[in-house]
Parts: sequence; C-alpha cells; structure tokens
Amino acid sequence: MLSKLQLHGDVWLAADIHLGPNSPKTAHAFYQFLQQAQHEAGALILCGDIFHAWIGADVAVDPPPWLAHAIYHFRNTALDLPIFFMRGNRDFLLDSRMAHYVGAQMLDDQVILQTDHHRLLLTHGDELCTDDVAYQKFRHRVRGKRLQQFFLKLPLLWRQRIAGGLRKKSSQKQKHLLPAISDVNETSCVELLKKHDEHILVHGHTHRPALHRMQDTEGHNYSRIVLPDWEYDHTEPTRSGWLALQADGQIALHRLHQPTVRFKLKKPHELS
Ligand SMILES: [Mn+2]
Repeated sequence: MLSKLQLHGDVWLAADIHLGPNSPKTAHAFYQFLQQAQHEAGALILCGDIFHAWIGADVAVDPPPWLAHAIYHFRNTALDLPIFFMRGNRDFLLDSRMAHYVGAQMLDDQVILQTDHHRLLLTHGDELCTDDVAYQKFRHRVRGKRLQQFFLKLPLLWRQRIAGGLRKKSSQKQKHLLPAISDVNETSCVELLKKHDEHILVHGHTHRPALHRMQDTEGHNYSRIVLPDWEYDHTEPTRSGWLALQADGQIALHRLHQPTVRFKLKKPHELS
C-alpha cells in the first residue's frame, strides 16, 4: 500500500532542479519560481533530485553559501506554502530531518496524490528505468539501510569524496548509453499503475518532459506525465518548468521557451 497525500487548490510539481555549488543561475531561476509558487500555488511538491548530490543532513549545520541560500529560500517560501520533498537518485539520502529543517515535509519514494480533481501516482522515476540493469543493481545496493547507515557515519570529507567519485563514474557512463536506456520502461510504468489500481503516473528523472498515453495488453488506457528538469548553467538552451494540477480540473505543463500545454484527463478519480 502506498501512502496517500491529499491536497486542495492548485498543486504545482517540479523535479530535477539539481541545486548545488556549480549551478548559481539555475538556483536563481528556481528561487524566482519558489516566489511565484508562494503567490499562486496551493502546495508545491518537488519530486526528487532537488539537490545535485546529498550526503547527509549534517552538511546543513555549517552550510556552504549555495546551501545557505537554498535553506533561506525554502524556509521563506514554506511560511506561506506547504512544500513536499521526494527523494531522487541523486539526493536519495534526503531525510525528514532535513525537510523539517527547511519547513518542508518528506514524502515516500512513491505516493498517491489526491487533489480536488485528480488522483495520480507520483515518483521520481529512476526505479522505472528497468532497461538499465546495471543502474538498478546499483540502486538496490545504495538503497540498503545498512550501507546508508554506514555511509552516514563516515566523516563528511570522506562522504564528499565518495559522492564525487560516483558522480564522475555516472557521467562517464551516461555518454556511452543509448538514449532509450536512460528512459523509463513503459511496461514497468503500466505494471506499477496496475498494481496500485491507478491510471495516471507523474515522474521526473529522464529530463524528457511530455504527456504520454500508454496502453496495457487488454487495451486499458493510462497517462504518463514527465516533469522537466532545470538547467541554466551548463547547456543551451536553458530549461525549466513545472506541472500545475489546477483546482478547476485543468492540467498545465509549463516549460521555459515552450508554449504551455494545457489538457484535461478524462476520468476524475476519487479516493475511496
Ligand atoms: Mn534523477
């Protein structure tokens, strides 16, 4: 059974902001977005990879400048807006302690979100990239509680070095992977939805914002909405965006440099 999150009003979702020391422009754009959300949204859910890397909440005790800024902006926004954090593959060590510290609430890795008009399954999405067998093995290992506890007890400097080494390895690997392998596997997506009797999946991670229609072997229809990533520092064109689940039933996928895509999904799903 997945945990359920019930929210009212306009719910905004964003993912893959990758806040860190090397992304000041991205951070600046994101903090402007937080301000907009504070005024216009009823709640904000950040679906993972909020941070480019996360190696433990004790980093926040004496935070480097980029993190001090992030903490400041999250706290400020959280004064008027409920904020929810979800873990991604880069910040899978985020915990409720850190979320509370900035005024946010930590969500499980997969949750059922119920808004005034929509019910959907929410996840970061890396667990659905099942074609990448090596990654799934890695994921399984690092998500083990014992290894995490061991890692978190290491001195901060050691953890920084290990995380740096892992990132280097993953960026080298990405260059060799075929584009399709780093995308989610749609059969895995449909299986996940069927398992929980849901029809709409929202995820990030792949950096391929879109609305997809999916079908199972019996011809049942499912929807998959992919959240955009945020990038203003390293590549052109700049990218960002968010999904708005509006209280009037409309869904809007907002993307930088792109026309906003507005749509409605047929069945209003209610929680029993
Ligand atoms: Mn990711």
